[in-house]
Amino acid sequence: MSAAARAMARADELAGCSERAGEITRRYGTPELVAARELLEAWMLEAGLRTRVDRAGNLIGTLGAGERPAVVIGSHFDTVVDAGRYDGNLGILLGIGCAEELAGADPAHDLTVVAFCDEEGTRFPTAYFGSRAFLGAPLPDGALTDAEGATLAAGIDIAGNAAAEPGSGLPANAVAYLEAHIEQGPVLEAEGHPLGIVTAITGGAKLTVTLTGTAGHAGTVPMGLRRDAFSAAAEIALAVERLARDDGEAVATVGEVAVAPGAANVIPGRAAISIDLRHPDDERRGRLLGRVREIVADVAARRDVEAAVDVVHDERSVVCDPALGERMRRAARSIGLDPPSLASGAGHDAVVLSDHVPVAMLFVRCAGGISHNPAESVTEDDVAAALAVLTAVVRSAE
Ligand code: HGY
Ligand code: MN
Ligand code: MN
Repeated sequence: MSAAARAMARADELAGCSERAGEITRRYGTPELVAARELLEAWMLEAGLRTRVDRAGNLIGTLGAGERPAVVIGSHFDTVVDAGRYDGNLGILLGIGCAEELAGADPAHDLTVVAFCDEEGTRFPTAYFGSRAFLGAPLPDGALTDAEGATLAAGIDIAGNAAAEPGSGLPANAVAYLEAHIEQGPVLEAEGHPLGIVTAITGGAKLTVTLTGTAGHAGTVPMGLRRDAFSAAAEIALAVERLARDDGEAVATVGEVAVAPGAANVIPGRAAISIDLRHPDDERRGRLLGRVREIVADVAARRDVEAAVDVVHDERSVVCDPALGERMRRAARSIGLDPPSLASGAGHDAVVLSDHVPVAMLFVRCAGGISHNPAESVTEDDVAAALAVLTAVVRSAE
């Protein structure tokens, strides 16, 4: 079996580690996340990597004695809800494949492969929890809770490693962080390229807007006397969509909606929506955030409801290291490819690593650009090309 075929088969096996039958949902702090990590650790050990799990639950595999400059290859193994099988996971499997390809060779670099335990922030209001913890950041407040009221501390008890030494897991001799990731967009497929070199990673903010009105009888309260929290939330959602459309470069998404008390014949007294707002230009994103606050205040006043805006995170846009990107491009050209440059609309752990080491990202074509969706798919040939590029960069001293 080729290394690419093995990576694809392993992605299928990881897909079985899911909280819900028939789909892929693997959030931080669940036994399913730990089961996936155990599979990854077994594959890392088979590939000759020495492994350890850090306090948060990241899995770190190391090849080399620490005497050569180190390349770090990583991505995440947590998922969104009803996810695809390649988002994050493929990048880790390619790192392990790289170690397998280098077995017995005399590469110019040491190699560290990192599986980050929480990039998506699907369960807890955290951002890049795994990669931040990997770099030694203090763990977030354990009292943070998920939608069911379970605490982050309980999640860390399940997925973390209390015996692990605190501190950064980045090797002292690290010279580069490489992340291979599905493009999650349609450009490479549309232009007929298997791989792309990422120039920049778009910054984004995640907000929770909570509205409080008055629950009431759906049959007896006249429309003009209502304090309907969900209708206010709906008006805000549509106004934020309009704001992004009018901007032209921004994207805004309301992906989570909660309504209480949640009965068909009760006027909602409480409602909460998430707002995911992204723009490549940090300053314009800041102005858009200001407009969102104004929209919330205006709707709340007109509808006589209380409103609270909580910024869960606001991540800057990051430019990938051009020289490292060019090294990957040269490696791609050495196997007959000529990957285009493109920006990433999605966030990645490389954003966090970029403060500590030069980062580069390699995008892999995905069918229809579909992602955050079980229909996510890649081809073995494209995976093989990505593996060849990563291996060439770790092997060569240039
Ligand atoms: O939301 C993102 O861009 C990434 O999937 N966490
Ligand atoms: Mn994702
Ligand atoms: Mn991802």
